[in-house]
Amino acid sequence: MMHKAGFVNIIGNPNVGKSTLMNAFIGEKLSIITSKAQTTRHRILGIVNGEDFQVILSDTPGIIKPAYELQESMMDFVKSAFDDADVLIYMVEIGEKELKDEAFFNKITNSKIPVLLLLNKIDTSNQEQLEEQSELWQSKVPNAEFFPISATEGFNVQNVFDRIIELLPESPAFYPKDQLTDKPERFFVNEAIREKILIHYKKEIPYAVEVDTEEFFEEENIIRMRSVIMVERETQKGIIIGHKGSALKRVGVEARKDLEKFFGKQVHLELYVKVNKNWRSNQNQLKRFGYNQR
Ligand SMILES: Nc1nc2c(ncn2[C@@H]2O[C@H](COP(=O)(O)OP(=O)(O)OP(=O)(O)O)[C@@H](O)[C@H]2O)c(=O)[nH]1
Ligand SMILES: [Mg+2]
Repeated sequence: MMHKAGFVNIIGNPNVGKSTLMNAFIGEKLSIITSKAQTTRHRILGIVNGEDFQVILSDTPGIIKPAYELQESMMDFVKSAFDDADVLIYMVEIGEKELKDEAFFNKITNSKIPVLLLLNKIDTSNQEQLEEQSELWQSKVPNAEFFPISATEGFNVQNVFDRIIELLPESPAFYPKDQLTDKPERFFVNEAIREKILIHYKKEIPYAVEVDTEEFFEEENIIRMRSVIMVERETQKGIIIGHKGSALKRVGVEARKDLEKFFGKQVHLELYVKVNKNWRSNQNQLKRFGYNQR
C-alpha cells in the first residue's frame, strides 16, 4: 500500500481564519481562536493521521510588519513555514485587498511548491461579492489552485483536504501515528489562558501578556496546574486581577473549563500575575518562552 506524508503550512494575514481551518481539519480545538488579530504567536503543528497518510499541518501567526522583538520572532515562524512545506495554503478572507508584506507575497506567487489559495468566510458574502473577490484573488495569485471556503461552516473544507492528500508526496510518516501535535501539554494550558485574556481585556493588554505554566501534575483523577500570567507593567497587573480578583477569576474559570474538555479530565488551575518588564523586547525572555530561534 502506498503511504503519503508531508507538511502543509497555512499562512496569511492576521484574523483570516487560519487557526479555525486547522482545527476543522484536526477535529479538535488545538489552536486558540479569537476575533482579535495576532491571536496565534507560534508555529503549531496539527497532525491528521490515516491508515495510508499523515498530513502535518502548520498553523502560523498572521503576517504583520514586526514592531518589536516578539513580532520579529513570530515572523520567523512564518518564514520557516516556507522552508519545509510540501503544500502551501495561502488564506485570504472576504473583503481583504492585499497582503501588505511584499516579500512574503512574492514568495507565494513565485512558489515552486503547490499553493492552495483559500478565500475564507464566504458565509459572510453575497454571490456578487463572492464572484468579484474570486476573480481578484485568482488574478493576483495565478499559480494557485483556488477554493472558496467557510472554515466555520465547513464549506469546501473536505474538498481542500482531499486535494491535499492528492498533492502529498509518497513518504513514510514523520511522526508516530497517535501523535496529534508537536507541542507539550503545558503549551496548551498557556494558550487556553491567553485566549481568555484576548477575549476579556482591551487594547494593549492581551499583547503585553505571556503565560507560563510552571506546574503540570497529573494525578489519577485530576490534573493540577499552576500558571503565571506575565505582564510588562505594574498597572497592567492590576487590570488583569480586577476588582477583588474578579477579572482574574473569570479567566481561571473559563480556561479551566476548556482545559477539562481538552484533557478529558478534571483540572485544578491556579493562576497568579507577575510583572516581567519589557519581556516582549528581551531576547532571553523570549527564548525562555519558546520564541526566539535566532
Ligand atoms: N464568518 C466566519 N468567520 C470565521 C470563519 N473562519 C474564521 N472566522 C472567525 O474569524 C476570527 C479569526 O479566526 P482565527 O482562526 O483566530 O484567525 P487566524 O487567521 O488564526 O488569526 P491570527 O492567529 O490572529 O493570525 C474568529 O472570530 C473566527 O471565528 C468563517 O469561515 N466564517
Ligand atoms: Mg491563529
